[in-house]
Amino acid sequence: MQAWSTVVVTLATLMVATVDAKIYERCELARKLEKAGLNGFRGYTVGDWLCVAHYESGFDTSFVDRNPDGSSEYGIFQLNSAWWCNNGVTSTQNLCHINCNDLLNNHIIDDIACAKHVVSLHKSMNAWDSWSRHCAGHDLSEWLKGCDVHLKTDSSHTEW
Ligand SMILES: [Ca+2]
Repeated sequence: MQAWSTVVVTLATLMVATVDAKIYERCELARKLEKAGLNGFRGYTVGDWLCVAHYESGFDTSFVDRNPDGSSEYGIFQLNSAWWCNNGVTSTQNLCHINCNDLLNNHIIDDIACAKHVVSLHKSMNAWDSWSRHCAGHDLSEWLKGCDVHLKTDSSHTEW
């Protein structure tokens, strides 16, 4: 009996901790990114964003990675606690004015807004090592296969 209640309490705790997180399905994420205006933003396509999100987090919003310098990276785009968000531990610029934990739930509008901020300030997606390594210069149309979303590279109508 004692053991069972421990198991139940543990399971309940785990569920509360993870209920808000989500591993996105590729096309669902593609549509979400397009709707949020990332297709063509600063000349990058939804293909670039799917590629970087895949290599950074595997589309898992709850993913956290700790760096040797003590900072951590959060969420689907692995945004760093030294620059973009505040985790209450790392000394931070908090350029996105956001709590790092808000980058771990299934609501990714704030993550997208922060990612836009990153690419605007850097004037490039090479702020993400994985983008430079795996996505830059590659044919990214494969990422959108079967998603009813099309690569858009013309940025003339997007806000800068
Ligand atoms: Ca979020």
